[in-house]
Amino acid sequence: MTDELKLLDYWASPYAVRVKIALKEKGITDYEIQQEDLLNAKSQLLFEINPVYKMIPVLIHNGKPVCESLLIVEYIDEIWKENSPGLLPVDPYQRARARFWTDYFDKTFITFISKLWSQRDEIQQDEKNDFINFLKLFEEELGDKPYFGGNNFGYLDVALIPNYSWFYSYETCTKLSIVSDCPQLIAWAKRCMERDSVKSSMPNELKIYEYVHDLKERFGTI
Ligand code: GS8
Repeated sequence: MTDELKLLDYWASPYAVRVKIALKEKGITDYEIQQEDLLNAKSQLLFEINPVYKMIPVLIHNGKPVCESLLIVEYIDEIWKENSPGLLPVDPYQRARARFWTDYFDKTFITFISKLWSQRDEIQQDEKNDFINFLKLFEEELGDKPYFGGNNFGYLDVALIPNYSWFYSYETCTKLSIVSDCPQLIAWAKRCMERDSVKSSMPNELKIYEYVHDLKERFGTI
């Protein structure tokens, strides 16, 4: 049976980009994308298939919806395990470690980001330091490896790289200096960007900047 796949998407969402990268890593390109209008009117389908969170991304595989980006990435990794090296590490300890860092990232990053976007003025130096120190923890975890997954681009790489399209906006709107403060992270991001799966899934950083500008205008924080 041919797989029927549909992704409920929002073009700017780093969570949805995770799913697109994971699918591409597995060689899956033949799927339908439904763009959601998150700012104005979500589709009835989204309410029906993700009644708990009502959020994208949702991947519908042969009629069955899978919600939450990281769970979708794991699902893709399991279902198409023959298609490419696994995204999650084989070793249980490394697997737990990759999950620890993705979990920590998702719980913590959002608090920084909400603060960045909700402020009208340039953020305080100590808040900038906290954000950079947060990113530096990931630089330490990366160490000398080419990818978080070691020599293989893996689960933690898929989880983190979509945020790179937003770095230009962070730097421009909040005067953060990620490029100079986190050179190893930037080198890793550039390495990831050379991959077809990443390159073809990431929104353009200038388009994201325009979007951020519109959002800040809408929420009166410009
Ligand atoms: C987060 C998804 C999310 O925030 C995941 O999939 O990993 N934990 C989830 N989705 C946002 C769009 S991206 O900013 C969303 O759907 N928002 C709609 C809403 O909040 O109503």
